[in-house]
Amino acid sequence: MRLDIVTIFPEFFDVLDISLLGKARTNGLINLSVHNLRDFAHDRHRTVDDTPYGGGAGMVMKPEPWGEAFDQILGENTVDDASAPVVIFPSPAGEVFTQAMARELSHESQLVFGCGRYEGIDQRVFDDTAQRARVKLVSLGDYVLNGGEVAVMAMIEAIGRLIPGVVGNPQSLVEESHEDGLLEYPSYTKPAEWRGHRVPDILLSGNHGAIDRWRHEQQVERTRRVRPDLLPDAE
Ligand code: 6GU
Repeated sequence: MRLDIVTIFPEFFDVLDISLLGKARTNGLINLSVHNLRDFAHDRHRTVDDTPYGGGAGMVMKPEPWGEAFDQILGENTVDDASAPVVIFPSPAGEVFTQAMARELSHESQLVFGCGRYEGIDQRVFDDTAQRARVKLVSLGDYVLNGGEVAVMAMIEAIGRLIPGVVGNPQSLVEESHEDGLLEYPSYTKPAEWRGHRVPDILLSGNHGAIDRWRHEQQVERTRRVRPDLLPDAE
C-alpha cells in the first residue's frame, strides 16, 4: 500500500520507522512518504495560513500549497476512476473512524492523508481534491485535537496492521476487540497465582469448549458494562 502524508510537522511521523509498521516498510508492504506542506509555499516565510474571510478567530490554511502538494501526489487521476486514491482529511467534523472503516481502507492501493492545523483548511481544497480523488473527512471521536497528526498516526496504525503480512499471526487480528463487535476477553499468563490473585480455574481446566464459552460470556459481560452501545438491542 502506498501512503502519503501532507503535514507542516513531518518529524511527527519519524516514529513510523519503528515497531511493526517500520518492519512493514522495510519489507516493502507499506510505501510511506511524508511531505512538508511548506515545501509547496513559495514566499520568503513559506506561509501556509491566512486570516479568514468574513472574520472570526484563528487562521485558515491557504489553498495554494495544498493544491500543489496534491498535484504532485495524485498526478493525473480523475475521480471517475474507481481506483482513484482516497484522500483522508482528519477532522472532528468528519465521519467517525471505526474498525470497519479501517478494514475497508486496508484494501486500498493508495491512501493520502492531509493534516490540517489552525482553524481549518480553505473549503476549496476539499472541493478541488474531490475532482481527482475520493475525499473523506474522518474523526477519531467526539473531542478536539490541535491538528490531524495524532489522528493520522492512529488511523495508519489501525489500517496498516490489517494489511496481509504486517501482523505475524493473522489469528491475533480475529481474536480482538471490535472484530466481532464485542470487546475482548481478559487474558492471563503464568504464574497461576500472583499477589493473591488467581487465574480463573476454567483456564487451567484444559476443556477448550468450556474455555471458549467462558471467554464469550466475558466478552458479552464486559461489553454490556462498558460499551452497551455496541450490543444489538436483543442481547
Ligand atoms: Cl481526526 N482531528 C482533529 N483535529 N481533532 C479530532 C479528530 C481529528 N478526531 C477527534 N478530534
